[in-house]
Amino acid sequence: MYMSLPVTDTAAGTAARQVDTLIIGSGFAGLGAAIRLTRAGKDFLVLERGNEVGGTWRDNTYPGAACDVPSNLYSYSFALNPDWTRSFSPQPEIQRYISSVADKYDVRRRTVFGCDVLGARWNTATFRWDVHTTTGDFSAKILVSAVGALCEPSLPDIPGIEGFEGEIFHSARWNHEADLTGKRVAVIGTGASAIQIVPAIAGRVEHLDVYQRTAPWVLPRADREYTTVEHLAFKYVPGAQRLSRALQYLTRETQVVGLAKAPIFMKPLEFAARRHLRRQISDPELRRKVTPNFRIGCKRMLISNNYFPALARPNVDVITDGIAEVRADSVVARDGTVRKVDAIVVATGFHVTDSPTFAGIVGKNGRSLAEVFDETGMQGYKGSAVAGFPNLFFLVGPNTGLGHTSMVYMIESQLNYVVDAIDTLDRHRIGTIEVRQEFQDEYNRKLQDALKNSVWNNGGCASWYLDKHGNNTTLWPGFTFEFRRLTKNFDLEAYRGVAAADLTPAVAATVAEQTEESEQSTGKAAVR
Ligand code: N01
Repeated sequence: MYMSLPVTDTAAGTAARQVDTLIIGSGFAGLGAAIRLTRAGKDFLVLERGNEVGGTWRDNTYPGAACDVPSNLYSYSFALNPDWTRSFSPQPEIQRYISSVADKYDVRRRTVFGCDVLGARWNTATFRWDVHTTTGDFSAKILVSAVGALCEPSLPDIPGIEGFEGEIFHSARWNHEADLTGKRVAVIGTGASAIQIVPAIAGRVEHLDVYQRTAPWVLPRADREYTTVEHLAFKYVPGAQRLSRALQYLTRETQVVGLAKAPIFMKPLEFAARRHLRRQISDPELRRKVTPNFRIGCKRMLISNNYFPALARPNVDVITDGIAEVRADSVVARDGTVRKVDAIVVATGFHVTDSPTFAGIVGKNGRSLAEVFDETGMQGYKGSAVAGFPNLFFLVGPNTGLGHTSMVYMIESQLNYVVDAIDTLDRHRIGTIEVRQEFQDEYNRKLQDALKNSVWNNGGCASWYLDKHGNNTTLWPGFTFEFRRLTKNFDLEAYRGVAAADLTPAVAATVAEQTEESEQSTGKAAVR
């Protein structure tokens, strides 16, 4: 399909497909980018390692997988879905939605499936990104990383786990061939994924051991089927679904006050969660075990009506002693208890601030994102750019995550910014741009300042929101409409640009020199 694209030789001498913009990933972010670039009339390709669009919603097919953000909020603003069957959608429905949007906007035609990106390197001679993949090489003026934060499963480093002889798999790589019916199963972890898996399998396994390291806060889930009247209204009454969406958006946005600014305002939610727990678990010992010891919101707040009842089942045990080792047929707790199991479900989350994908992206100074982030933490500018990485944009980049509402809103904000950036480059015939270190540093100083009082930094928990430097480099610390305003237009003044006509090796050397000087004079002021 893409044979008509011009093929040239890269500096390395390998044939590479030339394209203006390469988008890596076709989840909500990558797909959205493809749609917006199509509308803007830009030349682009999407590289997708899987055989279907959908990203995390394609990969997470575990039993019980569903969204914990209301359905009406969890869609693109330009492709509302009046057909959601429930107020909180199950995974298959979300995957169908994403797939239907890809069809509607004809994105598959410009997507290379089964194409795993092995590495991307900024070429200082051609001023382009050399992208090496399992299906060949590409050369792109602009690279858009839309791989998402929840794409690389994190596996626990438990002694002996490799030697387990039963079925073992991560929640995001569910093995549907493995029938858990009548089996003894262990679930490791009690995060957003585990609390959906546990109730979905508790009724059919012989016995379930839930290994809990930290008890999560769980709130009631206001899930219900949409009525026929609602469906008709969403479909035929102009503005009805948008109104429902706006009300949900505004209600959720009020949580920002407690989460990001004054955690004392989280008290009512904590009260509701305690009452939920008391109502659903009567055994005082189990209640004690599953009562969290940190302020609500510090970790992601979970919603479920069937998690606690599942834990209270006679065939389910909650184990809080920690795991000492895994043997061929059992899990050994730290207190020495050996529990035989046929299968282990590893629901231990994802590499977020330490994603292995960072090692494969090498910028202007020959340094990978992993090296840069290792030193500074996962710092970026407006979640979309990183100094030292010209013509590279991120979707769902640093500090764009949320604990209270739909990521699709943040993604669409970023799309405004990134598409405007690409358009600006074209309009002004700019060859390369790179965010100025001093702008990035000042942006991060303000971010960390804003996060100082948040529940994520002060709630008394350890979470993947914080990196190894203790900085919160994952979450947006304000109202999401503030981020929308911030990313409305591309701000060229925050970037160092080189005109396309001036892209010569001599200019490359000058730009590198200027960057170094600028980093020396301002970089040390960065929040480290
Ligand atoms: O992962 P997590 P997840 N030994 O990192 C425990 C999104 N999501 O897949 O809390 C023992 O939240 C860990 O314990 P602790 C959502 O953004 C959305 O559940 O670190 N236990 C924790 O209990 C979410 O935040 C939906 O002490 C270990 C669990 O494993 C994100 O995905 C649904 C361990 C990991 O929880 C990730 O959720 C599902 C070890 N070595 C997920 N290592 C929606 O509905 C970790 N743990 C939209």
